[in-house]
Amino acid sequence: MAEICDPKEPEEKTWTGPVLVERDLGLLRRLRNSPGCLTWPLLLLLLFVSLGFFMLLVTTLVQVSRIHQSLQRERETSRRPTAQEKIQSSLDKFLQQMTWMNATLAGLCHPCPWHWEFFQGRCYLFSQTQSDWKSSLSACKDIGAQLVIINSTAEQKFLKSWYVRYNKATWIGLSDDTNEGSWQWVDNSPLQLSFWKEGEPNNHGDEDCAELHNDGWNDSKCTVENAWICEKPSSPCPML
Ligand SMILES: [Ca+2]
Ligand SMILES: [Ca+2]
Ligand SMILES: [Ca+2]
Repeated sequence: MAEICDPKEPEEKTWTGPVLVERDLGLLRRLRNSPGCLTWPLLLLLLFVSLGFFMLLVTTLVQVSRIHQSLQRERETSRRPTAQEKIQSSLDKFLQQMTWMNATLAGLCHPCPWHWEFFQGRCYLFSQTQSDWKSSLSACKDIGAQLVIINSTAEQKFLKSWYVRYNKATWIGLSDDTNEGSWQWVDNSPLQLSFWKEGEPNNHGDEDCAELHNDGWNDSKCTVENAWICEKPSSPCPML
């Protein structure tokens, strides 16, 4: 069998291939330090061992690369919205559109009929003509309302502002026509909160109906012709 020899002095070789295990390195050292020659079988063995390690390294790198790519794909998949997230997103958009529609409807909604004024959930109609107290009472009933009943200081202030605007004495739904001195609202409720002017009611010449002035109420003759105010509940705006 052919031999590869360097009988004089073993040549210093530097291994540039894949890293070998300790056993193989020991074998190499023994071969290198031995005075004899490397035979072809030994060289072939070394070649196969090196090739084996090289293949192992390549295989390992390929596997690592595949695992890395697989992890990347998983991360990308996890970033995609799930079916539940898509439904939730659609629902959020729908609710937002509903909110806008509600706001639009609220802007268009008139809780009171045209020519009526809205105040704290009630609607008020201020007459353009004048009439006696009983006709005023009927006029309000005919349109599904009643001659105004003043339930609060806020309502009194609101109605007073109308008086200031038109400067006309105005009938309110209060009288003592049934029982002198016993004032009752048109819904038969007794008078509890009042805003009489100073010195009123004085029943001067048999005054049984109440009228609104800038500075308070006055009892006046019911046949006097005044403006009047009708009141009724407002209609709630439709909500989706
Ligand atoms: Ca009222
Ligand atoms: Ca009276
Ligand atoms: Ca009076």
